[in-house]
Amino acid sequence: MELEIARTIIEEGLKDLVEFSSVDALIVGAGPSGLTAAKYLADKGLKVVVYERRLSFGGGIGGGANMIPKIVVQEEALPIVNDFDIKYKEVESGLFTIDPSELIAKLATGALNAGAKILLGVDVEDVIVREDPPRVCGVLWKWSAIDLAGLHVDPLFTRCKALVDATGHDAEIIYTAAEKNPELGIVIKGGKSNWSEVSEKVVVDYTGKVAEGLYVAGIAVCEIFGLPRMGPIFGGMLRSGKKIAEVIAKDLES
Ligand code: 48F
Repeated sequence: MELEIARTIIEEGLKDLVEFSSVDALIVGAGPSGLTAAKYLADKGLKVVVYERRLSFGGGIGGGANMIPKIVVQEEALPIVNDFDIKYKEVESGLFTIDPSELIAKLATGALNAGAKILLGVDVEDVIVREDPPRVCGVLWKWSAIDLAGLHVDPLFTRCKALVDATGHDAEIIYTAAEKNPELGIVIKGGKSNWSEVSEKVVVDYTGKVAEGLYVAGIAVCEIFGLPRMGPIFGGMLRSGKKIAEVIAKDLES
């Protein structure tokens, strides 16, 4: 029995890795923006993989606001909340509250049901740039455990037509892309102090392409384009995820 278990895991796990070694859209980060993007991209029939360095999804959702377990969104985000069949409550402030565990579970379920693949424990450490004019055409990744162990192990390549940085405040993928590939011409402005109502609008407005093949969604948008952060309100994250899916679907069509 042990041998069958081991062989099944190895054979089926490696089949998945081969199948998702070349995709239409690769999203780094399974936070609110990344999971939302994954669902809407997969809904459009695209092959989508999400790489998440932790062994769980949700990103910044689980911590609520300063660990108080409540998520807040505004009315504009309700169509997305409804698409994922997430329960919410309207409160006196005119805002809407959601249970963080439900938000995590349902965003992930929505992405998975739409056909996206989520790979946990995967750390993306570099991008691959090819062609003239230069375009991002994939990433190098390793199991997160390798980094945690401090081992020197070479990463593997995954090819994609569109790469989304949904890594949160650190905007890790775009920082790496910009630093190592100046030919991409990426200018990073750095995020600004909190201004919730402005940020919730501009984070969606600025969600989009950063370089050929490279896109940004979520709070990373503020870091790249010098926008204020929004604090503990999540409507903009969901709307940013949906918008990037629309932008990429359009770009891949043409
Ligand atoms: O931080 P995160 O939740 O990003 P987001 O979708 O949402 C931001 C909000 O949670 C909150 C906020 C809203 O008001 O400001 O902060 O923009 O999720 C980012 C995910 O990316 C993973 C990380 O573990 C987290 O789950 N991640 C970051 N870098 C990498 C990565 C990497 N290099 N490789 C793989 N996963």
